[in-house]
Amino acid sequence: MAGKPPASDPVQDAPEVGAPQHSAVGIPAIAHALKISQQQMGVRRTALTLLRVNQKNGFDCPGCAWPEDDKRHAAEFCENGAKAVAEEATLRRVTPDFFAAHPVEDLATRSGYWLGQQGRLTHPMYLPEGAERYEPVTWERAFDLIAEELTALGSPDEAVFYTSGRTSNEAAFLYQLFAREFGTNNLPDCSNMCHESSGSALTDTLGVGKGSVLLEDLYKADLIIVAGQNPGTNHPRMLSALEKAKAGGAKIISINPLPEAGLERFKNPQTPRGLAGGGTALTDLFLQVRIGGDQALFRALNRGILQTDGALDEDFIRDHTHGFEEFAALVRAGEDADDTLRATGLTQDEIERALAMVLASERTIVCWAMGLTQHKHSVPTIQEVVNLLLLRGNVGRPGAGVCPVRGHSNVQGDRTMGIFERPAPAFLDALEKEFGFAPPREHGYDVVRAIRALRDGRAKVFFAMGGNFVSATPDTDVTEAAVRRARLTVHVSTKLNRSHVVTGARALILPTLGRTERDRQASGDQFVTVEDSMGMVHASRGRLEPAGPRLLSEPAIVARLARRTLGDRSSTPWEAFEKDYAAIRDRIARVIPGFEDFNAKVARPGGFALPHGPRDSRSFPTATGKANFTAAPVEHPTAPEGRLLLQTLRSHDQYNTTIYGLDDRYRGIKNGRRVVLVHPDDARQLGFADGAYADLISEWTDGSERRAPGFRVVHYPTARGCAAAYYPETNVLVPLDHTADTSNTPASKSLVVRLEAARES
Ligand SMILES: Nc1nc2c(c(=O)[nH]1)N[C@H]1C(S)=C(S)[C@@H](COP(=O)(O)OP(=O)(O)OC[C@H]3O[C@@H](n4cnc5c(=O)[nH]c(N)nc54)[C@H](O)[C@@H]3O)O[C@H]1N2
Ligand SMILES: Nc1nc2c(c(=O)[nH]1)N[C@H]1C(S)=C(S)[C@@H](COP(=O)(O)OP(=O)(O)OC[C@H]3O[C@@H](n4cnc5c(=O)[nH]c(N)nc54)[C@H](O)[C@@H]3O)O[C@H]1N2
Ligand SMILES: [Mo]
Repeated sequence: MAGKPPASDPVQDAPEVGAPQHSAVGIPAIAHALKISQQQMGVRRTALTLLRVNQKNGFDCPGCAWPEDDKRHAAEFCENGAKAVAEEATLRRVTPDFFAAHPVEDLATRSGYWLGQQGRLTHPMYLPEGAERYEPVTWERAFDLIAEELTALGSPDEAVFYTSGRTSNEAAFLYQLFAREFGTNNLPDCSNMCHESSGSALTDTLGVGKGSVLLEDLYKADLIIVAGQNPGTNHPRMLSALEKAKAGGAKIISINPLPEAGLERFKNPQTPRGLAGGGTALTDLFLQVRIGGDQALFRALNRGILQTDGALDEDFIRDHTHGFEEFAALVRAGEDADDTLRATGLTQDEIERALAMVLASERTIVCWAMGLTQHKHSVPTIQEVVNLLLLRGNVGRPGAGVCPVRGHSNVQGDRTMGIFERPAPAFLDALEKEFGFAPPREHGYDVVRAIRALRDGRAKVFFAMGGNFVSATPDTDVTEAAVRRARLTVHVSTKLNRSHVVTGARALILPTLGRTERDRQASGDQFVTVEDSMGMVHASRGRLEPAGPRLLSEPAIVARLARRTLGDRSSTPWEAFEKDYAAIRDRIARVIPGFEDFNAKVARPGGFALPHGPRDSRSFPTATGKANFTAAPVEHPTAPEGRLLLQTLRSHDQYNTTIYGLDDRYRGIKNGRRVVLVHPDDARQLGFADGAYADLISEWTDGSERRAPGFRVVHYPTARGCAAAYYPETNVLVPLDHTADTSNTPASKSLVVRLEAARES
């Protein structure tokens, strides 16, 4: 039997702090994953399930979007992948009895950790207006209720359809089709908070908002720069790829305010050397950049390249790029040169060592994640990364290119399927032609705009395909108040979370199948498809019995909702789509470029790669028809005297808002999440001993302040002037209007904060 969920809550948050580690994975990772898995699903199910992860006839790991290697191990093992699977395949259940025993008001006082630990949702549940408790409801009644509220709206734009990134291609395609037939482009998604800055920067510069490398390119690169990413925790399988790249002779530069254990040394659990020996040192040069100093750093490297004879790939620049002269002139003018050391916190020597490695490299790849995307100046920062690659022709040839490492396992596929509030006209034209309706052309709301619309009463129905909107979004108090103003909130979910208990006047929870589960429809067992971080599309087939007999798949939920809401208005064969997902794929094949012969191509083991102009043929579908250099002024965040720059990040025991446990093993933290990591010298200057308790107060440009109380101060070797604390506990500190230019992504990695001795600890 699997163990019981924790009975008490609030869970005692009593952090114990030891020394940070200097290597990742190894035997403790296996032991830890097996412990969590067995607590959730028992021994037998653990063994059966973990053997199927990422196998060619198995299911796609619901963990991260890192691609699968062609040569898979019998158990494509990754600790945090195993934790993600256990979270879904758990034997614990949240039944109607649970909701009868727990009024919503009581659940709203529980921690996200406790809510998630209760298990899988089994029944559609309804919270009527004014009621204290959710009650079971039939699917028919649930769809009637949603259709009733949607139809009563003054305009389709008063509805918001959010998506998290686990939704399959098939479900996502139907979902956006439904929203657009209903009449709105209000399709915000988790990408708005995640890699939107990458999408914006890459679309402007290269013409495709996705990465330009395949896994095999990493093995051919001779220099890999990993900036603003913690793969040891968030993309553990990337460590094997980095190890393999190193074995082939690649050098690695890590750019991070924190020395992340996974990037220091990797003990590969698949090799005897990794298990028994010291593992592989990964990073050759660690640049401990100040928060938000990356644009200045890449600019300094670009200046160095421009000043070195023979360093430019002149043929590439001439034939394939636009804007070089303007960029070179800006850099040569050097107005920002003096600022480099201050912005980056690095020494001249460190920057020169990095430059030497860049100049010695013939095939460079830059990988990045949230450390680059969640700042006010994220888009120009990523454009500066692109400048670096363009200068030496490092795009569109083997072993070179851009590699934004995506988060959710199908977040990239969802966007490809049209989950986007600003769809391209060509995509809408194709939908119109295929389905014979006029899609709305006006842009919809992204996440931040959706919150404003709810806050201001312009949006009244909030529907979420997965995710945990109120916990993942910024400005928790503002956002929760905004959501509470809605007429109806609906969540298609696998697990209980805070968004189910911070509701509109009426609320519905619709339980759905997870990746690991068998999906039976009228035509037989179905599979779905996903796209990984490198544009590879493949099938995912669940094998476990569903968590309960009442669960519906995401495609079935959308198809039924569409039929009920749109009725005769829609000539789309929703019923046929629900019956057989191959019918959905046939339509995707006709609407989305690259998916021609979709059903045939996805039947191949390992799937297929989507076309990518810059990667495949150095063709750049930008406004100029070339790869664009960007000449942007250098920016960097600063904190006034006595303040720190705070980044909000993930611990090792969480998946976004899903908390698996209270440890952050690699950083030496145990049994607590309310910690703030501060450089010892900064902490002492501010008067905080290690172990003292502080409130974090963020200061915003309009003079407003936000407080997160009671964090244990941890003296930690982060960059000077910087601090780090976990999300989502710190989202309360992120002002709704503090977003990246252009991409509008909440700038949750650079908050100006001060520490005050905690009022209570
Ligand atoms: N186990 C697990 N896996 C996950 C997730 C999870 O929560 N748990 N989440 C998934 C999702 S949706 C995503 S988007 C990814 C997130 O993957 P990451 O982006 O790795 O996640 P974060 O924890 O936000 O870490 C950000 C990293 O950037 C660094 N950083 C912060 N600010 C700066 C800066 O200004 N410059 C530089 N150079 N570095 C900086 C931080 O120190 C940290 O190492 O992971 C995915 N995979
Ligand atoms: N301060 C701060 N805020 C951040 C970030 C940060 O670094 N700092 N990171 C941002 C990023 S990168 C992201 S991606 C967002 C994440 O935002 P979201 O994607 O909205 O949040 P998650 O925590 O991943 O969502 C977890 C919930 O998804 C549901 N779920 C899980 N699997 C499935 C499934 O297969 N189907 C369905 N329908 N539901 C499922 C479960 O009910 C679970 O409770 O948060 C963002 N917010
Ligand atoms: Mo993400």
